[in-house]
Amino acid sequence: MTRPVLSRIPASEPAEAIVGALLADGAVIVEGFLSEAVLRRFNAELEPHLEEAETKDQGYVNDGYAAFYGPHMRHVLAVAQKSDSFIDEVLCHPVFVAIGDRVLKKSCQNMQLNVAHVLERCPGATAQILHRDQVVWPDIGPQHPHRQFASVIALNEFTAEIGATLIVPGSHIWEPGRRARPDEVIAAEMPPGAAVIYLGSTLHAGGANVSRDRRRRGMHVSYCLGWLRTEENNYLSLTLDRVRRLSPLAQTLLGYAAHDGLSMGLGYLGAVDLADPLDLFAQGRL
Ligand SMILES: O=C(O)CCC(=O)C(=O)O
Ligand SMILES: [Fe+2]
Repeated sequence: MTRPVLSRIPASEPAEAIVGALLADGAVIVEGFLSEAVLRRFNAELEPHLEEAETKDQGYVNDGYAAFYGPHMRHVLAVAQKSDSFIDEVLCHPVFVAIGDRVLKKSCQNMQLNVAHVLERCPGATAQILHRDQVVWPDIGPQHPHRQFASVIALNEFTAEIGATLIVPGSHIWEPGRRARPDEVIAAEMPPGAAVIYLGSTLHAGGANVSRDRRRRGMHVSYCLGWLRTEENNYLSLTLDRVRRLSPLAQTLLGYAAHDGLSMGLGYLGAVDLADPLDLFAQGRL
């Protein structure tokens, strides 16, 4: 049996092509997601945080969390607070916004950032267990098949040897309980600046880094329905002062906008003094 492959689509292609491949296969590789100039700037901003992460105890709250990420990692959390390039070039990336519009907005008014962290898998890092990201929330029925979508952006070249993300194409529509055979798992090998984007229902894992001396630097960023609790607490990870200075789109994607579900028969969530926080930011009242 031949190994499955993922479509590779340039970021400049119409969003329909990218979303079409994502929904068909459960994952897609988007090439040129970040330009070389952006990548250089972003990596330079991250460097001091990665160095700090090397010397810091990760302090995972429990053994399960620690085992999920594993040792031999330089792990930088709350990238939205630490990097302007992240806000300008990643958080509000038109490809992410277009996927959100077509995949998540059937079930919410606004999508929001779920987590934004850098996972630098160092030599000795072992593969994560294959998992589906959206199981952090309960299944909310066939009416809402997508709770989340995620991506890993290659901040350096991703090869299987250094731990490229492992993907199981097609697993987003598998019957419950079906396990992946080894020949159904592929490594998302890709050049720097490309991103593998996958649905919350797609089996995947961070790969093992079996090289002697090379690190795999990946930015894991995911978005979820606007009314779910996010994995990373963006309200407390970012300072209010920083959020005030961001664009309304960035504020919305960080979960600060009220979620007006009235047209969907749902409620109005996230108000401050009965108002939309975005209006209060714009009026200088928050
Ligand atoms: O690092 C990777 O390639 C994947 C990370 C991942 O799947 C996760 O953190 O949920
Ligand atoms: Fe994951």
